[in-house]
Amino acid sequence: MVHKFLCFALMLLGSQAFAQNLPKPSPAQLAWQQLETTAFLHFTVNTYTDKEWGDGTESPSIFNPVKFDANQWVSALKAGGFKMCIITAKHHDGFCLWPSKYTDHSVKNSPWKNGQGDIVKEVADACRAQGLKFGFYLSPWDQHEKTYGTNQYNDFYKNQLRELLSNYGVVHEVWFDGARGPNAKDMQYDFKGFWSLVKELQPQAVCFSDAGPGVRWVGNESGNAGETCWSTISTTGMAPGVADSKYLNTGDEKGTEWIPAETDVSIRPGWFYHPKEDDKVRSPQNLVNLYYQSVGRNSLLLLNVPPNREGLLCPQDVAAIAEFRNILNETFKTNLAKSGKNKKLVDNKLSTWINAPEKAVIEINLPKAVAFDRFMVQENIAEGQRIAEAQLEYWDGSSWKLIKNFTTVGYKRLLRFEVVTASKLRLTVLRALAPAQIAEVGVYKASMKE
Ligand code: FUL
Repeated sequence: MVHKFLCFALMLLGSQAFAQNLPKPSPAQLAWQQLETTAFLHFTVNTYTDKEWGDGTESPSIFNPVKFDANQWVSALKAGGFKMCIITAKHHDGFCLWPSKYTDHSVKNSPWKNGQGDIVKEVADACRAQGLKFGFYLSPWDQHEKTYGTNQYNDFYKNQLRELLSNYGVVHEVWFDGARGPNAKDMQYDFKGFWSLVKELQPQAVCFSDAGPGVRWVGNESGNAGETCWSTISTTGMAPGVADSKYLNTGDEKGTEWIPAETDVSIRPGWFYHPKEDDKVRSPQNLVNLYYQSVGRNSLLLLNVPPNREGLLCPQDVAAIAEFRNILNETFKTNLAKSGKNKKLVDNKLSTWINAPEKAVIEINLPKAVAFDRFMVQENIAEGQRIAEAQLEYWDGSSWKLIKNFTTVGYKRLLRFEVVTASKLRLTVLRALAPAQIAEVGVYKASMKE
């Protein structure tokens, strides 16, 4: 008896100790994850040359968004439910959307506002005025800057980074894109130096690169997080900004660092505006599908909506994102599990949760037999990501029937399945890295418009 008790106590202690060691998000990462949907704004000389990648020889004289209106961008994105805007302050061509002191290759030599304008400032101000967070993309690869390829370029880049981090108010995300053309000069970026500048000047911001340290790339640009998606990977032994590509999409359950996946994808085939893609804007339904494949798989949706040559978001893009949000609002309006006894599971708070060790079964009672086809579950990720395998079943009046087996949960898992009519469901944790902390569950009937 004593022996059994001792074993049990040791097991419990062991799992607690392991739980202590699980990687956990920083406050900045935790806040970032809960934004769910954020927006990318790809805008530069490419918008005028009809290219996806410039080469640094473009003349600033071509940049002239005569109707530019940052408030139009931000209000459309706000209506689409996006919580942050990330603007390409500088893309691979090196043209700067702000009047940087360190180069002439910028808006200050464009006809737009007679060289007196600052796109970054207007976007940051519009975000602040309308209650959205603000972030920027500053391409390390710069084909215009002469010092590129030498160590001096790292100083040039840091100077630009310092300008953007110092003069535009609070910043919540900085994008360090790892892309570089096949013929680019060799260049060792001082990523560690870049990231420590962000930490020093804007500690609440997360740094994106292929491998974090704040947020990692999901490994594709088609809007697909892994069906299994851990927020953990290990970067030890890798160069800064580099991760083992086999873990980008799925993460690594044995990963030792919390670096969640961000799903970046464009509403059009290209990242920049091209008139020939005006009839290729994703439909609201297609965007909703992206939401399930990213947010619904423990990732975050970073949707690119590129401004056009006049400096406006196109009406068809604006309409698509508005309807995308309407559909999501309709689907997730009524949580049928709300009437259940366990209020902690339906209070919209990640910080109130129930303990669910392996094999724990959570029954979810609905007020009566109702039809549903969506299920949502969330972990209290502040204490790490724990669920590795789980199962959802419904009671058909005489026995439990399987709806789905699934893997990771993390911040949020959304399941879609054929309509089921039942008055109770049960969720079983089949395998977990430590006792799961289940924070929220939701049972829904999808909008007819999905
Ligand atoms: C890539 C870039 O090369 C694309 O032009 C775009 O900015 C995308 C978000 O990242 O690496």
